[in-house]
Amino acid sequence: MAEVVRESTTVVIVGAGPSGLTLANLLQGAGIACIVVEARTRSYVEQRQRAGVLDYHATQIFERAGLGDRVLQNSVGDALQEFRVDGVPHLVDIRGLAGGRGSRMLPQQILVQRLIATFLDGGGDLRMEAGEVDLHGLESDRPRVTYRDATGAEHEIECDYIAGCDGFHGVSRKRIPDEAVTTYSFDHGIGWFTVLADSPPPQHPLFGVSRHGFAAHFPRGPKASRFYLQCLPDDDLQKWPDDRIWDQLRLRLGDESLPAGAIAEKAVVEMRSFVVDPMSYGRLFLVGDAAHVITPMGGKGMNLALADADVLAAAIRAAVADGDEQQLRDYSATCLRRTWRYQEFSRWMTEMLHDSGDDSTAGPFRHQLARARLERFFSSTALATSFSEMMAGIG
Ligand code: RFL
Repeated sequence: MAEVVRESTTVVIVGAGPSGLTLANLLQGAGIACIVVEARTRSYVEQRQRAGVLDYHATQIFERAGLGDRVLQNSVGDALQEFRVDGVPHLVDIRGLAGGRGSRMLPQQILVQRLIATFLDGGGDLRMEAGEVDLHGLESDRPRVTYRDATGAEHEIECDYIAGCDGFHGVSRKRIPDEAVTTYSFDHGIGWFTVLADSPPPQHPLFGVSRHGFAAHFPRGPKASRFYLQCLPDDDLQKWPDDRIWDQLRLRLGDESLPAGAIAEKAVVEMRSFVVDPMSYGRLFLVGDAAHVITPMGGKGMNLALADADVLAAAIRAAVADGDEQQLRDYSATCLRRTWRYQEFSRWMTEMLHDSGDDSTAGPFRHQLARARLERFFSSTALATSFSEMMAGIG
């Protein structure tokens, strides 16, 4: 039988998505040894297109770590957001209302490419295409991560801490006994159909409300856009040929001249929220989507993942450098406060922008409530300021 390659480090990070790679760079910057173990190939993770906006709070994580120039280069932010209600535009100055603290557009795949390059340039240890990844001894002082590399060799890495950054479907959360956690999940009762297209971005990030259903149009680079369309929760992709997509977008966004473009990706997004509490077990710490999933409304999923990584990096630094594990003990509670704030924000926005449009799902009473909320949003500087602060991640 082939021998197992036995290794040792301070932190094993499972997963090279935005959260794992951010944590890896922050630990590397602090001089803490870590190994990143990722199931997919480098080109796969570098091409995976999902989120597009770093909120202000997330940009500051990289600035504080001295990585701003490299990670955030050429990323710009939009000061305004447009809410088009029954074809009538309402512009909200989210950057101004948040005291100049704006978000920046940075497609997730570009962020991942830059984080990988920065980590490797600094001598980082990144193991791609790791198969059969598993976690052991989480309650012991020296937990282990095992995997099989692309050549078939088995590895066992002993460490002080494991960061489970392997997303919602990863292995880390599954290794926590059911009775040790409470899980919360919520089905929003709607579906979102998402389209990535080679078509000009909107002038400002755009949310469309109308009786035809919700739609949104966001920039994803100088010539690319991501669109969202409210659909049935169990809608069938086959029922959305390209012509129907463009017709519905024009109708819902109130723009007959919206140019069509080649569609690169179509998918139905599950509008489901999920939170696990606590986000840790023994020496395992869950980070990002491994611990919580949030709908794309409000654009908080990736930002929450980066915020967790920042909290965990600081906690591990305190434990390793000063022998103080208090921040690690507080890790879950600290992250869950932000998680629930963002979940509430995302749900608040979902109700406001869906129920105020299509009253066939909301019913007439909720429809009127949502219209009233929308009116207050457009007329109250206090409410618009609170919204803008949440968009910036500082609320
Ligand atoms: P990820 O990005 O899922 O990365 C997890 C990594 O772990 C690897 N992995 C494993 N590695 C080793 N062993 C295993 N057993 C493993 N199992 C999995 C995976 O291959 C992967 O590389 O989690 P992370 O780092 O927590 O990052 C979370 C974000 O990716 C996610 O929250 C956002 O993409 C959500 N999201 C959005 N977030 C925003 O902030 N703004 C947005 O506008 C936004 N739009 C979106 C989104 C997510 C979407 N989808 C497809 C879910 C739009 C979409 C369509």
